[in-house]
Amino acid sequence: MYKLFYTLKSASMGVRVLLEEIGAPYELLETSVESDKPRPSEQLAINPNGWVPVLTWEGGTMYECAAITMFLCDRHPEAGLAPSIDDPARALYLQTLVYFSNSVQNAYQLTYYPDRFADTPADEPSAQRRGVRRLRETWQVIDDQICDNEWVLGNRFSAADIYLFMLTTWLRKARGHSVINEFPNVKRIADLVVKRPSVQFVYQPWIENPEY
Ligand SMILES: N[C@@H](CCC(=O)N[C@@H](CS)C(=O)NCC(=O)O)C(=O)O
Repeated sequence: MYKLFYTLKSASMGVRVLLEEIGAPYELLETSVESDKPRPSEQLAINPNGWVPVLTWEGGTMYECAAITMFLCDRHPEAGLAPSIDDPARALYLQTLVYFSNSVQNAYQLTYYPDRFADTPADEPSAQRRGVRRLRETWQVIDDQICDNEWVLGNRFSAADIYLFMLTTWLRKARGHSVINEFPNVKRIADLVVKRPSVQFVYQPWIENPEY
């Protein structure tokens, strides 16, 4: 039985989609991503950063969304969500997940938490503006990478497509972000991923109101 520290709008939603796709039993442990709300001590004991997702199972615990994605896909190969270790597509799969995590997500962080990237409150608008530009740059890299492929890895669906979809749900006009139409290849994949029953189930609140 997996346990997932979970909150709406966060990267824990992508991990929940994976668990649904895998069909593994899991339990959600409610937490928060708000700066002024406390985190459960069990969560902080595993991830002192106070971020989600955090995953636990019999025999282990871990955090970092990309790492959890690789871990779950490798642990449940029968779900067919990732290329195996000797598959030529493995390199692009790993590259894309890590780029999502350290570049696209980092750009989002600049726009959602500019205080963490600015020395003084007066510098925060500058960090936020740079984050918006950085976000556009990193999405453009992904859009160009996809080119006219059907999925992130070419002609097969994978966990990288779920990760991509999750990241698109964080685009907010109110924060000055680009709109998804600027990245037509990304949008094409996101529009396919959202049709999956696992995504319809987990992302129902976002589907009803994308600015939720
Ligand atoms: N690199 C981490 C980042 C996770 C992250 O930023 N999670 C956000 C929600 S999407 C969070 O927990 N934010 C609350 C905070 O930063 O205090 C990962 O990919 O797991």
